[in-house]
Amino acid sequence: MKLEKFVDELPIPPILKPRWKNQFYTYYEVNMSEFKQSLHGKLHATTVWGYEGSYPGPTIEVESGEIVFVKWINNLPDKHLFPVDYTVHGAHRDVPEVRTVVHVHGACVESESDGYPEAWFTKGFKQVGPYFRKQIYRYDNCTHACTLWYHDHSLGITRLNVYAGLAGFFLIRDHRERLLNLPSGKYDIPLMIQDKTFNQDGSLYYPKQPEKPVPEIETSIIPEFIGDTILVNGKVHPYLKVEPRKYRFRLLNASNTRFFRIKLDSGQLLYQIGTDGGFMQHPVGVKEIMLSPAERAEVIIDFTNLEGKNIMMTNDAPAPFPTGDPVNENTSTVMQFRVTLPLSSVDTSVIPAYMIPIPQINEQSASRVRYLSLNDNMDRYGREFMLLDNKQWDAPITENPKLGSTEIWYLINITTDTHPIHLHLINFQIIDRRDFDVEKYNKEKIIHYTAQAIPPEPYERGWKDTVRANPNQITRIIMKFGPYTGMYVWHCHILEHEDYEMMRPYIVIR
Ligand SMILES: [Cu+2]
Repeated sequence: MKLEKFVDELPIPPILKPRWKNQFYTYYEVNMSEFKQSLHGKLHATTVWGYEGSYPGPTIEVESGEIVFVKWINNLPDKHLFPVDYTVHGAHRDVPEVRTVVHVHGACVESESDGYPEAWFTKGFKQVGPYFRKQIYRYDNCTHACTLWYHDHSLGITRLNVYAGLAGFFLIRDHRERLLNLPSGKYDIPLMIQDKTFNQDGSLYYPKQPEKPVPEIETSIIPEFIGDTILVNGKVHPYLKVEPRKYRFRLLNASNTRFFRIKLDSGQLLYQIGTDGGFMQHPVGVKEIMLSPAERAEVIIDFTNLEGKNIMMTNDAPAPFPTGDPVNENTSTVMQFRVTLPLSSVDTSVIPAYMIPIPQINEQSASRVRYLSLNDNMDRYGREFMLLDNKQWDAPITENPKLGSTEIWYLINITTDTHPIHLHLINFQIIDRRDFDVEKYNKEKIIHYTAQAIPPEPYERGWKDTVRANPNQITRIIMKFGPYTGMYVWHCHILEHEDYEMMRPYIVIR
C-alpha cells in the first residue's frame, strides 16, 4: 500500500519511570499488551503489541553501573496476531501459541536474565519454557554509555513478536558522556527504523506462505520478510521539526530482514560518534551508514544555517541484501527533517575530536580460533533454511569459551545472503573481511583466499555486537568472554533466519 509521506510528526517514546528507586537498586515493571495505535494519520488505527501500552516500548534509561531489576509481564492475548508456523522448532503444538521472553540486545547481563529463547513465559507466568529461571531480571549495566534495545526473543516466534511491536530502546548513560558536551536532552533522539506492510483496513500484514507456497501446511515460515513501508518510532515516514543546530540521533535498524543504507539527500555528512557498543574513539564523517537488522549507529547531524530547508533521510539498500530488489519510491525514503523551529538558545554542543579510548584487542591474545560456517539446507517441505556451522538449535553445544579468554571467530559465509551475526553477552571487534573460494571450501573444506583482507568500514571501528557477514567472505571477529559464565546464544539477526535454526546456544565456562 502507498501511504502519503510526512503526514505525521515523529513520536519520541516516553522515558519509563521506575516503580521504585533507592541508592542501591532501581525496579521497573513492564507490561506487554495488545492495543490499537495510529501508525499513520490517514490510516485506521492498527492493532499492535507493545510494552506499557506503547509501540515502540518506552525508553529505559539507566546509568552505567546502576543495578536495575525489571519484571517483564506478559498480558498478551492467547491467540497470536500473526500466522504461526507450527512446524518450526520451538513453536510446535506442544507449547502455548503466545510466549514471550525479553532480551536486552547488547547488554552485559547474567545468563538467567539474558532472555534465553527457551526461558519464555505466558500470561501470568502460568506456563514457562524449560530454561525459565526467574520472573524478575537483573541488569548490572557494567558497560559504558551506549544505545541498546530490548525486544522479544521467544524460540520460533521472535519474528512475529517483534513485528507485532515488541521492541524498545534501553540507553545506558555515564559520566564521561556528559563531559563530552554532545547535543543532549531534547536534542538527543532515538530513531527505531523498521519496515512493515499494511492491509487496506490498517492492520499489519505478515505472509502466511512464502512466494512458493508449501501446500502441505496451512502456514509456513517465509525465508525473509520485506515490508513495503518504512516506519520510524512507529510512524510511517514521519517528519521531525528541528532547530538550526546540532542533534544527536541514535539509529537502530529494528526490521526483521531489511537492511538500510542511510544517507541525507542534502549530501551532508553524518558525524558518527557511536557503534553498537557505545562511543568510538574518534568521530567519523560519513556519507552513508549501512545498518543490518539490530545494528546501531549514533550520529550527529548539523542543521546549522539550514533554516527553512527540508532534508530527507534516504535508504538505498536492496532487500534482501545484497542481491534482492532495489528500493522503490516508497522504501527509499525513511523520514524528513524540517528546519523550521527557531533556535531556542545558542548551540554550544560540540562534535568532540576524541570520545573514549578503544584499545584494539591483540590477535595474539586469542587462545582459541573457531571456524564457523554460515550455510543453507533444505527441509522436508523443500524449504531452504540457514544454519550456523551446519548445526541445528538442538544439537549439542559446541561453542564453549572459557571465562576471561579471548577468541577469534571466522564466520565463513557460503550462502548468498549477508547475515547479521549477533553474539549475546559480549562486545567484539571486527578484524577484517576477506574473499575466499566458496567452491573449493565446499569440496575440500579448505580456505583459499582470493583477495586481500579488507579492514572494517570506518563506521564499524568500535565495539560491535552485530556484524554483517557477507557472502563469499570470511568475516573475522575477536572478543573476550565474560564477565559472566552460563548459557547464551549467538545467531543471525534476520529474524526469519533466527526463528528457523540460524541460532545456536553457547556457554561460557569457568
Ligand atoms: Cu541470516
